[in-house]
Amino acid sequence: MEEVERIQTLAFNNQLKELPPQFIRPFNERPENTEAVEGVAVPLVSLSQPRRDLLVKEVAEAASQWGFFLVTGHGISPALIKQLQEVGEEFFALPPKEKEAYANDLSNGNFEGYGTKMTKNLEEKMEWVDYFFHMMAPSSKVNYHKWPKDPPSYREVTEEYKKEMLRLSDEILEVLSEGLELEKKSLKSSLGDEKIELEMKINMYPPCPQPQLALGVEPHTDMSALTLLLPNEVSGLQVWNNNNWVAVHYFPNAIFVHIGDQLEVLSNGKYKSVPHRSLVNKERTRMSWAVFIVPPPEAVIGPLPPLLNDHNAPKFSTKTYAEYRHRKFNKLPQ
Ligand SMILES: O=C(O)CCC(=O)C(=O)O
Repeated sequence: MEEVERIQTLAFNNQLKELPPQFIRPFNERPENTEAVEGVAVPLVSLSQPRRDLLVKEVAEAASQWGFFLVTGHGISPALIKQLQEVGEEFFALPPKEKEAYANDLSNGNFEGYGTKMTKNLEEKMEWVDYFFHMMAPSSKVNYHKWPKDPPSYREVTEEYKKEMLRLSDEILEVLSEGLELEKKSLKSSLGDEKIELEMKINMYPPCPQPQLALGVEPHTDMSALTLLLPNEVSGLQVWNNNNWVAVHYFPNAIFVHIGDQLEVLSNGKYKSVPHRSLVNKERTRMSWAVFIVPPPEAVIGPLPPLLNDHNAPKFSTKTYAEYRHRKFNKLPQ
């Protein structure tokens, strides 16, 4: 495998003053030319509010109008959130050699492990981020050898967090089902029930010498059903709404919920898969922990029949998640 230059190494070892050319975005993609609109706040929903009807309404509105919302009152303890962040930070603070033992190799189908996105040609720009990606559930698909062994508590903490992600995703899928006037287990069952997969991606964005010219993660929608993201206190995420980028500010212990492509398809477009990007910071390291909730590869996903009628024809084709993923990775039409 060819040696990969890590963003962390580039950022911390070279006394870098200027951004290397492969990171400099074309004019119309640069944060300095595509600034977020001021004075707009993303929806914030408390899951612990007592009125179920109001909760369903708020969540369905946020999913339809934004494809994105922050949740509080989710019951995940701040202590567990702190531990998850600490074990992730500790992994990225290891010497390069120890991290390289986990290097992924996408060319051989090894998606799990430590990675940096490679470019396929000279025009394509690089993202200012290193990451660690691994399966988290179901247990039959988890290979613990791929998880960091250092720090030693990584596994125990991440297992605890997984239980909370399973509980929270079930809860949000129930509310979203009710928002479509479906039985509350409908979305979960369409996504594969107990075969639903959870994937962890820890993003590490080191300080960047010219953040106004670079992107941490390029604009995209997630191919998941849902993404539950926990950021550290350094803001950087922006979501696309009403033809503008809107900055999402850190809110202590809130989980950021993205509607992904699979829920857009199942809801026949009622819920929107949100385009988003992340910016980087000149002085501070940003990190985020994204958990992708995805159907198993064999699940067949299409607009749900009870939602279709003479006035609501299917807007999306029906296919397996494996086929959807193949098309998205290879930039083929869906
Ligand atoms: O770090 C973030 O806030 C967004 C990360 C993201 O969009 C991704 O990893 O796909």
